[in-house]
Amino acid sequence: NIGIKRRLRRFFRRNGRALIFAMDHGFEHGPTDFEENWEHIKPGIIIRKVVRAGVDGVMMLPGIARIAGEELIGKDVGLMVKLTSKTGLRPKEEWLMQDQLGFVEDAIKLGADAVAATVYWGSPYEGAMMRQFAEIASYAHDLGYPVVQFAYPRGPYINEKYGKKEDYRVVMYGARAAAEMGADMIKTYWTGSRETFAKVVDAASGVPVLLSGGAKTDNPVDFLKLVWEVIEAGGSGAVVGRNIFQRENPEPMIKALLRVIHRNEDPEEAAKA
Ligand code: FBP
Repeated sequence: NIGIKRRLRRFFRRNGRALIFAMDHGFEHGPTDFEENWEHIKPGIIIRKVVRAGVDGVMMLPGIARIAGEELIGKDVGLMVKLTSKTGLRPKEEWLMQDQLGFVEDAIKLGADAVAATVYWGSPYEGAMMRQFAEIASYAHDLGYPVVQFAYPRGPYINEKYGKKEDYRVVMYGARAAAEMGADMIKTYWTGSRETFAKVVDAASGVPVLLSGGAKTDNPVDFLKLVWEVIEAGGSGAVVGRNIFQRENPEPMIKALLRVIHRNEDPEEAAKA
């Protein structure tokens, strides 16, 4: 489907890599995530800053895409609208489920170039999220829109058998499952080493794999080093939230990430530039 291919390319540069800014945290973690830099609670302000700094795409939930969408008009930036989430207010037993909060048609009306949905592989609710992803993907694909899977392994059996959700055997399992379901782009965890992340990339069989940023590192270079390893492992880039919007001035971090992702620049050098 040519529509899927064309829209997917809006996120990637010619080298097949992308830096995508993630901002669904106000829902998924709550507004406290913005307290490190409260001005960024205003979607228009942070989106304007990240677009100016040169990110390749942004990922938001539908309501924020409606509020901040103006900032993307006339800009060469892909818009990914995520259609599932959960709040941190629900009972803890239910944290292993993400529910659908919006519809493909509405994302398209907001100007989305892709839609996204999470599957927590290994969750007791895995089946419900698979079904949800399948429905979103079937509909979006029919209309020529790519679907991104946040393929996050997490659940009791994973903890019991592998000890942690970042074990490469479960991360590559989730990436493979996402590819087998027909995802057009996969976002997942860092596995701790270049060698193991390369296996995740292989398991995804050509579907681009992007890093899910994670909590803000105290030292920016630590995060840049991690992203550099992802690129060296054959990863296609990173989807980054807190490491951007929790910084006082996000621009230097974005510029450095772009140098690492698109030019394979040494992280220490990129941080200085
Ligand atoms: P970060 O770069 O801030 O980790 O953002 C990526 C992301 O997947 C967000 O889209 C999401 O809100 C958050 O991480 C979820 O993190 P977790 O599931 O670990 O609480």
